[in-house]
Amino acid sequence: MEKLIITAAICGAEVTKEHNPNVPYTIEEIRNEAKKAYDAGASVIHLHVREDDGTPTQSKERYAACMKAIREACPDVIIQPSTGGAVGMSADERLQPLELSPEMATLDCGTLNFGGDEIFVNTENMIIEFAKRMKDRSIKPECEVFDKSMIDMAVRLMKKGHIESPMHFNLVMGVNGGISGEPRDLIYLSESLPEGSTFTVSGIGRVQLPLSTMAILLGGHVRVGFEDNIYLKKGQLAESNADFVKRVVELSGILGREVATPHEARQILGISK
Ligand code: KMH
Ligand code: ZN
Repeated sequence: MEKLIITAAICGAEVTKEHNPNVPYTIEEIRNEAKKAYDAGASVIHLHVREDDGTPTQSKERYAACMKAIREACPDVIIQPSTGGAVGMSADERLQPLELSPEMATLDCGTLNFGGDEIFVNTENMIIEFAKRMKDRSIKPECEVFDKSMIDMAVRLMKKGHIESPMHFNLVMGVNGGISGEPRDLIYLSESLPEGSTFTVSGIGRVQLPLSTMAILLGGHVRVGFEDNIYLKKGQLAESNADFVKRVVELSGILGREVATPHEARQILGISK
């Protein structure tokens, strides 16, 4: 089986220090969390950025500063900015980090309820425009899917030439508004992917550990981190993103799957930069 790519989603846009005081906001905190996750075995950093007070932002300048700091601390790690940003941001706001030509970026493949009255909007035309900007800059999209219909959307756009094949997916499971995180859900999603695709699994909250285990066994890859989960176990907050990464490394060792370096992750994902 292919080596395991571990992605660390170190801060997200929604989780706050009130939820877990170890969620990073400042450039220094973001750099330190990226470094700890990288040292623990993460080869990809899924990056959202914040103002110093924790407000989510898609500012190109803030991304540039955080990416520079991360690169200084972990020169070869793959930095994957978010184009999802936070619920309510405009498309133009969300697109800003692409101007920095990162190796990878997220491409959210559909609209979904996001708890309460929140709606995370990704119309078909928005997805096409985001995909085009990535293609123009040779940025590898990670297709974020929160439900089966979003795989179908990504495949349709691939057939129309908007997204290149082989595609890479992130199956985000357990969001309030998206697909749940039962084992059968992951089997259904993974079996619905086009031949030759790679996929990562992001289990939200309590489904993270069982779904990470399944992803390792199914030949997928794993995303962990504060964006998706703040508890290491019931009632025990994680001290760092590295806690989650270390657990996945341990799990993959037990299950007999080696962990990919950033160089190996680039080969698996077909990133040529
Ligand atoms: N913060 C969510 C609304 C992504 O990074 O592309 C969207 C999100 C997905 O986190
Ligand atoms: Zn994200």
